[in-house]
Amino acid sequence: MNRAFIFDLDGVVVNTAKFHYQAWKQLAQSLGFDFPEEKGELLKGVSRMESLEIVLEAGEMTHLKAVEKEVLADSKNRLYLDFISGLSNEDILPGIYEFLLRIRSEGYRTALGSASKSGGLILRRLGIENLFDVIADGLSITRAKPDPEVFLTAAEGLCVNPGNCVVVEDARAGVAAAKNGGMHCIGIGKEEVLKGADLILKHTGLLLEADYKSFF
Ligand code: B16
Ligand code: MG
Repeated sequence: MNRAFIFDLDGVVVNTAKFHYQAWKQLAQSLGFDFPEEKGELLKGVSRMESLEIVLEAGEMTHLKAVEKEVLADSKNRLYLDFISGLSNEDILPGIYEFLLRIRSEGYRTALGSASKSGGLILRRLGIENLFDVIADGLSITRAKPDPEVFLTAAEGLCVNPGNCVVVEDARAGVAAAKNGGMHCIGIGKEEVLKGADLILKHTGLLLEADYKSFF
């Protein structure tokens, strides 16, 4: 079947946002300032280097040199990798495993479309790598969402036209990326964040009841 679903990772398949936040907070503390929880929302769906800029802004430290920023991003990533080392299939968000099984049994192709450079690693930890035909993550792209590159890379790998792809996303930039790529989009979360999505569901468990066939 020439139809596909492309899944964002953080906030759709697994809640890694809390680990990203904890790692950034710890980095900020090591630099002598606090990174408050309400700002954690700004990091969702945003690339590692853009996240660093947001964190440094909170500490008025955006003037650092590029090499210094690379070092900081690396140390945040080490903290993050440590936090996610215990991930298991119990961390898969509600309904996602069942939804993947169902759509694949119906013949849809499936891909990951994530900004994270650890996307493939996380799917392996969750034990569901085999439920994705293609993995497009931060290692396969150069332009962050809202640029559609990650989703177009996934569609190309799947050999499915963008118009026959449905992206499942939880971040504003991700919804914009899907629409910029000419794809349908199911938003997971709050309406005010996900404006522009074709269908908005409050949580992933509702995917199983959604009328996704009407997209095709
Ligand atoms: P990494 P997604 C995004 O994942 C996260 O939401 C965002 O907070 C993170 O900065 C980004 O991945 C990059 O992650 O540092 O692991 O490369 O929502 O696009 O799956
Ligand atoms: Mg996300």
